[in-house]
Amino acid sequence: MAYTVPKLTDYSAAALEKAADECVGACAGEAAEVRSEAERKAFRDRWLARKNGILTQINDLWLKGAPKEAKRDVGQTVNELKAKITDLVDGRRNVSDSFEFSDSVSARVAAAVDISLPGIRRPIGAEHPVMRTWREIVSVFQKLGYSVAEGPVVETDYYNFEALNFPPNHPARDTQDTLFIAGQQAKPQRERLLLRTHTSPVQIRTMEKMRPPIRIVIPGTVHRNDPPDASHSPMFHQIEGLAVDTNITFGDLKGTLDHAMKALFGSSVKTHFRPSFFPFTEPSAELYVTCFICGGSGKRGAEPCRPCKQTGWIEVLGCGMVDPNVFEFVKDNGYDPQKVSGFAFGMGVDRLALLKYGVDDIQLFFQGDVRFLQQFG
Ligand code: 2NL
Repeated sequence: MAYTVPKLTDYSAAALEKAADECVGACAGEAAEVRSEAERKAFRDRWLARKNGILTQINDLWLKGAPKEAKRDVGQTVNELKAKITDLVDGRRNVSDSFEFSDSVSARVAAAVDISLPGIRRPIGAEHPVMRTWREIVSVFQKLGYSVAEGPVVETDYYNFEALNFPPNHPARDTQDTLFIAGQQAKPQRERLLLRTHTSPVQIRTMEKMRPPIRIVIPGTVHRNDPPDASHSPMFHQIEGLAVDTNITFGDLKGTLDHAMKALFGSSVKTHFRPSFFPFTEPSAELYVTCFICGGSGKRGAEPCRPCKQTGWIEVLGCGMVDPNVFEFVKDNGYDPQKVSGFAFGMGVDRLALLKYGVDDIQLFFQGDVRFLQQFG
């Protein structure tokens, strides 16, 4: 509603101040709405015109109508009001230069944008070395026809341990190694929630949904109850793989992983399998590649090679033939251990990124220090 001058009945200091404030507020509001030179002139006349402008009306209504004893105070208030209103109207005159230049939109933009100022820099980010390694590993297997599967980070004991053939009292289930969700004691063990310690649960979940043959890789975040140090982080990343079909052999495992290591670390690396143990594979092995730091010599110039501890070999992953006991849990979906066989493997993405980029402290990957990350830009 447009402002109109009110009649005053109460001439107390408080009432005068309130009436004056309302008047200034209304004038400021209208000043902000002025958009062109024509509007500015109409605004000026409405408030300052000698004949019937708002200030003239105030003079007539407030000052002339005031009782004798209030005249002095009213006069002072009206004078102050005149100064404020005149300032507001003059304030618009200063900016009206740009209206006079032209009322066109482009002219107003030109007045608002100083093209001599430097532009806003929006630096492009760089892919994090861990995510880059993750993507490279996944893509090597995708080219072999593997699909990518992902799954929940909060898992049940069943998918993380039981279906992977961990015995009920296996030490990995200890709170020293695994981070459990609080308040789960009332549930049966298999339903208790925890942060998955490997991505294997997704392999079980995928076998429950998809019948063989399958070839999948599962990248993901995993957690273990390890205190952080140069080679441990309570949160890290893993990529596991699984191939199940009729007549899959250890030879298929060796050929697949030998190819993958050459694709990842260069065609000159050699692979070496050493017997190992995992609850979910039988037989199991650790895979070593010739050290890509020292080229397998164990020496860097005169210095001993640290990453391979002078052996010329670096351990890169664990693998094996899927244990028949694991297939028993998904037997009803076509995984009869009498009919199918498969191999599986798992590797730590962060560990491989440390080796690939010659970083000596895993903590650097997770501290978000721009000085560190910029080196990968
Ligand atoms: C390691 C070892 C491995 C697997 C993971 C797996 C999954 C299923 C069945 C059998 Cl469902 N195996 N995964 C197998 C061997 C090793 O990881 O050292 N990872 C960092």
